[in-house]
Amino acid sequence: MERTFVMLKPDAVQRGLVGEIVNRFERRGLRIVGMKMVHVTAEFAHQHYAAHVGKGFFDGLIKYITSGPVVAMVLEGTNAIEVARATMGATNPAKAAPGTIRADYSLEMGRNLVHGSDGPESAAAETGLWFKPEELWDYRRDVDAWIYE
Ligand code: DAT
Ligand code: MG
Repeated sequence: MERTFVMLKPDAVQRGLVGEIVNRFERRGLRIVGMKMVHVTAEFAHQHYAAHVGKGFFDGLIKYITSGPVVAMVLEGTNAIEVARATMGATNPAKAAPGTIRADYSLEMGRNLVHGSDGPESAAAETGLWFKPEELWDYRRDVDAWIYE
């Protein structure tokens, strides 16, 4: 079992795509272990995107991510990090494979709807930044017996 951090960006909320996007992760078999709506400050957004400080798109990225509330989640499952990224599709929606969230619902890199941790270190760091331990839940679903061997 692995956990990853996923965030539905402000465009997902504004466009009424929260349910659609969450549905894709749930149907894949991933378990939601934490979920909340947050409108982050620029300072918090800088912490989340610290790896991108200094890049040309950084200011636009901060403006985008702070432009409205987002839905933050922690998802759990076998290979959750890789599986969530594959379900999202490539960073640039024009390059994302059909059937992925970004390909099916977005056109531009600066409005690509969803964030997912890119490895075990960022998953742990982002989960710790966004969630308190008591906001994450350990539980089993009856259906897990049909999803996990
Ligand atoms: P990802 O979100 O797929 O992990 P990333 O971590 O490289 O991609 O970049 C974070 C976000 O920044 C990405 O979702 C969209 C934006 N972004 C990345 N590269 C960009 C670029 N070249 N031009 C504009 N926005 C970009
Ligand atoms: Mg990234």
